Amino acid sequence: MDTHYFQHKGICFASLLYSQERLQYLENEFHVRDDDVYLVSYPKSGTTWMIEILSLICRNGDVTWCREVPNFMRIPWLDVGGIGVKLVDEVHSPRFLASHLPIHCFPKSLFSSKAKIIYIARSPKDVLVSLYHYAHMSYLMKKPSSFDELMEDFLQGRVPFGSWFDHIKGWMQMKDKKNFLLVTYEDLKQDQRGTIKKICTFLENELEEQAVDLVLEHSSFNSMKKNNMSNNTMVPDYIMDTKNNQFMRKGIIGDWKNHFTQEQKEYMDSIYHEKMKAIDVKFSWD
Ligand code: PPS
Repeated sequence: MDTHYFQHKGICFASLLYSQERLQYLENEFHVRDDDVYLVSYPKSGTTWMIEILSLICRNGDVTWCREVPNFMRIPWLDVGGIGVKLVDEVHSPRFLASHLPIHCFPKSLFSSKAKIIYIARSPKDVLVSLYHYAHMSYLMKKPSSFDELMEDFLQGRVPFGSWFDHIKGWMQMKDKKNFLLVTYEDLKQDQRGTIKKICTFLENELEEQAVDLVLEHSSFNSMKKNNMSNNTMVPDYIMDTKNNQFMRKGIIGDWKNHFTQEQKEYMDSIYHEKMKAIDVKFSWD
């Protein structure tokens, strides 16, 4: 199947699930509620993991919901058209919604609301590696002919949801607002308990230690990989080929070391330093 992209506000979107009409509606007409929570990320940054964590926090660690309902129905994708629109329309308040939208495409009503935003970020090198494997299973991405080709497209922002650099720099404009929480994939890997507690505090939903234990247990890579409601095998075949590929691939920090040549590392580092020099946030991968 051929993958087609269209451009919206300088960003590339896959026609299979996204449309100009929906994006325009979202930006200008979608009403953000004060009690909404938005999980925002650049693709391959740990969104599915965070959907699981938030689902479990909402249920006090009880895994029943996560075992019975697919993740895209528990926390629907705001941006997706077609069937996704119905899921967003039907979700009850307080709504938890996921989105890959860059800040300049996000519903304008967010910026005058008290809605909470959890932004999950991941080292761009690991994002790129994850994206490379994802491109071979998803019909939302054009198949790159080589890792080098995808690296160039990624660095130039010629991939769905645009440039990683612009995405993170855009959303970091909100970093000092009290309704914004930055979490990294690396924080979650290195201190999952501490990071979950931070998320609970942000959501004003403190959990007992035993409930935190359950969130930890059921959102682990191995638990999620075994759970068909969480490992994306419920995603329709026309979107993703999960028969021959695993969405829950490795789930580690630093897999880029198994994919990058020294030359590619130096090239990406030089572009990273150039594009990120003006940002006053220190990330764990810096
Ligand atoms: S997507 O398609 O944009 O929604 O992808 P996203 O969910 O953001 O990122 C997918 C990567 O997250 C890894 N993942 C996890 N890592 C550790 N622990 C848990 N529980 C977990 N769940 C998902 C998933 O394996 C993808 O990373 P890679 O590096 O490809 O393994």
